[in-house]
Amino acid sequence: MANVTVIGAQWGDEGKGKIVDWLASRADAVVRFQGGHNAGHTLVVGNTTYKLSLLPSGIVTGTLSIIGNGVVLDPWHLKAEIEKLEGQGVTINADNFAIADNCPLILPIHRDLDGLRETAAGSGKIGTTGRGIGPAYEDKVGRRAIRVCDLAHLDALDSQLDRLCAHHDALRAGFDEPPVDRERLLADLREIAPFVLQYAQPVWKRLKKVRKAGARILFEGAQGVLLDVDHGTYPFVTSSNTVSGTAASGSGLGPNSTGFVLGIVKAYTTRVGSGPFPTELDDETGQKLGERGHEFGTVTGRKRRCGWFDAVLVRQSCAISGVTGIALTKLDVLDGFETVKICTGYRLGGKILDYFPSHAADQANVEPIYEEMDGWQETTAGARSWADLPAQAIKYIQRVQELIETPVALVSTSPEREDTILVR
Ligand code: 2SA
Ligand code: MG
Repeated sequence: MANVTVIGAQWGDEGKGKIVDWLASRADAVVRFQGGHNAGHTLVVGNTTYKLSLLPSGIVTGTLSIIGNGVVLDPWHLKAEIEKLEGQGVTINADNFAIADNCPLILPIHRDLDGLRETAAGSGKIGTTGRGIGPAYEDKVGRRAIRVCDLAHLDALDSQLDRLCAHHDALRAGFDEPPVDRERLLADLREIAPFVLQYAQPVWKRLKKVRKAGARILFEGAQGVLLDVDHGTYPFVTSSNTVSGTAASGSGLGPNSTGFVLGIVKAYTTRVGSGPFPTELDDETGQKLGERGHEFGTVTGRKRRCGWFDAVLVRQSCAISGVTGIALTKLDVLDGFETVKICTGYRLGGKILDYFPSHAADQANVEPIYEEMDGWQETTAGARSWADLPAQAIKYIQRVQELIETPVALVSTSPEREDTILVR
C-alpha cells in the first residue's frame, strides 16, 4: 500500500471510520489534517466499539497517530478522549501520538460563540455541532489564535490575549454576554498545558522522517467534500477545507506525498444539520433508510436526514477532490427495497443541469431527475467477495461507478473490519 488520503465524498458520515481503521491496520502512520472534535468516527474491532471525534483512528491499533496543523484542537476534549480510550485499554504515549505545535486551540470562548450564534439564528441556524469549530478557525485566519506552542510560553501571552479578548468582548457584548474572564482562561490553560505539551512537536519533521524511512502514511479526512468551506453548500458548511488537497497543507507534507485519494461514498445520501439536500426523502422511505442505517450523529446524537443516492453530487466531489477510487459503504441498507433510485441530473428553471450550482438559492431549488432500478431481496450484509453479492446489487454498483466517473475500489458490507470487498 502506498500513501492514501481518505475523504468523505458526501456530507460526512459515509463510514470513513471503518475504512480508515481497515487501512490503518496496514499503515505506519495516520494523520488528521482538518476539522476538530466535530468528527465522529466509529470503529468496531471485535466486540469493542470505539467512538473517536478528535484522535486519528490509528490510535486504536497503536499505529503512530498524528494531529496535523490543519486541525483545531480543544485541549480539554483531547484529555477526556484520551482518558476514555485508555479506559478501553488503548495505550497512548509520546511514541505513538503527536500533535503539531502550530495547531490552533479551540477555547471555551469559541464554544460559547458557536452556541450564542446558533441560538440567535433560530430556524436560520447552520446546525453546527456546537463545539466551537467555526469561531476557532475564524481566530486562526484572523491571526488571533492561541496555538499549541503558546502553551509553553504562557507568561509571554499578554499582547496576544489582549487582541483575542478585545475581539471576543465586542462579539459577546452583542449577545449581552459578560467579557471574557481572562484570568480564568489563563489559569485553565496553565492547568492543561503540560498534558498537551507532552505530545507537541513540529510534526512536519516527524512526518519527513517517517516518509524517508519509506513508511506508509494514511491521511484521515473528517466531514465530507460537500461541507468544504469553498466547495460545499455554503454557508451550510463546516469551517475547514475538507477536500483531499488539505491533506498536504494541514499536515506539513507536499501534495506529492498524499498518494491515492480514496473517496468514501455511502450507497444512499445523508446529511446532519441544515442546508440544501436535493434527494432528501421526507417520507416512509427516508425513515426506513434512517432506521436501517442507524443514522444518528456520532458526536451529537442528532437524527440524520436521508435520501436516495445523488450521482451528480458525488461526481462533483470526486472531481474536486481528485478521487482515485471510491469505497462504497452501507450497501446492505438498500437490501430488500423493491426499487432503488439514483439521481442523475437536476431540473432548474426549465434547464437541465449535470452539476450542482454554487448559489444557495439554486442549490435549494434544484429538482432531482431519477433513474429507477430493480432492487434486490437477498442480503448483502457481511459479503466478503464479489461472488457473495446478488446480481442486481452488482448492477447498482456498476451504475454508480459509471455515473460518478470514478472506479469503485472497495465495497464495505458491514461495520466489521473484515466485511470488505477489495475490487482492485
Ligand atoms: P461545525 O460544527 O461548525 O463543523 O458544523 C458545521 C456543519 O458541518 C456539519 N458537520 C458534520 N456533518 C456530519 N458529520 C459530522 N460529524 C459528526 C458525526 C456530527 C454529529 O460524524 O456524526 O455527531 O452530529 C459533522 N461535523 C460537522 C454540521 O452538521 C453542520 O452542518
Ligand atoms: Mg461521522
